[in-house]
Amino acid sequence: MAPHALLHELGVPFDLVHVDVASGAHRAPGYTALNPNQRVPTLVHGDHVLYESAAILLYLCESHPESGLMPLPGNPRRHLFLQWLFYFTNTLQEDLQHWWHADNYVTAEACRSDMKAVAEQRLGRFFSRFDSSLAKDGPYVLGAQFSACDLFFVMLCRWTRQMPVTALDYPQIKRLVDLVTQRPAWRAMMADEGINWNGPLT
Ligand SMILES: N[C@@H](CCC(=O)N[C@@H](CS)C(=O)NCC(=O)O)C(=O)O
Repeated sequence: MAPHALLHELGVPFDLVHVDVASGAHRAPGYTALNPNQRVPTLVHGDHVLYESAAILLYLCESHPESGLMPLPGNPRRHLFLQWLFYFTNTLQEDLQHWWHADNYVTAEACRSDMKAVAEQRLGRFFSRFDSSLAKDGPYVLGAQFSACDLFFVMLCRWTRQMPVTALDYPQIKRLVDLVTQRPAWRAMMADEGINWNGPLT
């Protein structure tokens, strides 16, 4: 969702190829030749093939420095962009993976339930802290400036939609989500993918 929305933000031409994870298309040889780790998404740009959505965001922003969607080196908010993008991809997304896919980590049902419960607590503590920081320096991840980091964060907020407490229960986070999901690029991405906020994981 985030790389796809970014392509719309950039206004560049692209082809979207649906890889149907539900039917195992990400394990088919044609796809694993591109991404041996069997995950979506993968970006193919000329001779370049890359996966990991945060890396794709960085790559696309670097390819379009004029877009203003990433603070460039020398910008006083550059370090925050890097900090949050990495935190979101290696910590927040990992907690969400534990909740959705505990079976990828542990086998016993009791362990899976425990893992989900701990993930929920960790997510709750993070969202609470982050909501307070947005109240002081929002409405976006980098403050007043919208950036590709917001696309990544809002994508992850959607992963909470089946949890007892969702990211939208935090008022400043909800404000950020509302701002981003009203953007034409986000709406175009959702329309292309045929999904809504509360629909199944794609
Ligand atoms: N860190 C990766 C995570 C990608 C990821 O988990 N993708 C899911 C999308 S539902 C997937 O491909 N799942 C298939 C599987 O794990 O078998 C990224 O951000 O690109």
